[in-house]
Amino acid sequence: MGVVITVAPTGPVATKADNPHLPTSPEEIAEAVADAYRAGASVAHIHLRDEHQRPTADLDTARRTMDLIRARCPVLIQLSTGVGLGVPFEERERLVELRPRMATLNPCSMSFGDGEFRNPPDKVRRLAARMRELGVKPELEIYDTGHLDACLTLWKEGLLAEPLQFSLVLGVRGGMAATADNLLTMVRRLPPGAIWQVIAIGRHNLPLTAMGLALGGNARAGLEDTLHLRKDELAPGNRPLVDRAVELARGLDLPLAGVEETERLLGLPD
Ligand code: KMH
Ligand code: ZN
Repeated sequence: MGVVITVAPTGPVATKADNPHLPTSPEEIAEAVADAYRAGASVAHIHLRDEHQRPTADLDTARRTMDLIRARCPVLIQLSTGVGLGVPFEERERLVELRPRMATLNPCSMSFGDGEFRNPPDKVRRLAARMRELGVKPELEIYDTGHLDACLTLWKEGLLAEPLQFSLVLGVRGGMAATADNLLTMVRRLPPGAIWQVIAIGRHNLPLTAMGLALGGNARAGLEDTLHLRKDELAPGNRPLVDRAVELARGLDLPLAGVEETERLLGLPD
């Protein structure tokens, strides 16, 4: 069974002022994704920005970005429905109508850095149901222990198809801290058969991504999660971060999953 590498080229917060290599236009994002695909990524987690680099759920921007990516490579597109803290849930959830192969599902509201990430239970349930209807595979974003319980409730309600696919997010201010203990606790609590990856933010990215791979998880890499390649050294693009994740997997003698294997592993509907 191969390791799934997801590239997350652009997140909801940083701008080119933080790292000039951050891709923000649809063309730049598509180029970064194609480069990551060539390096071994089989999934691309996508946030969109407007012309002022602000997070947006604009459907035309999303469509254009997806088309540009598809024209370049067969990577599996996962749209973020997290989008950005200021964007209303009603705009965020519309992105799944574009029927990406996957999309994120953030199960709970929380503090997020200095902001507030709003995911009210009734709207989360509605989005989960719509994703199931459309055959869009949810990636369940777990920032704290209770978020796992919220997902298990959705599962029991029949709103999530198996296998469940989790991201264990460590190091967001407002969520669980990026510690080895927290990662182990979460991995032990996952239901049997769950697929998972680590999302480790900032300086914790490297050690916790390595630990996740060693424990049998998948890996995510890119400027969404860390702007740095090393302490005090900005990453000169997404590719070096993806290369680093690929090298970690190779160092652990883990083969990479290509697109078709990833489709099978995640049980993606056609
Ligand atoms: N930005 C990460 C901390 C999403 O986009 O829906 C979590 C994330 C969630 O990637
Ligand atoms: Zn994201």
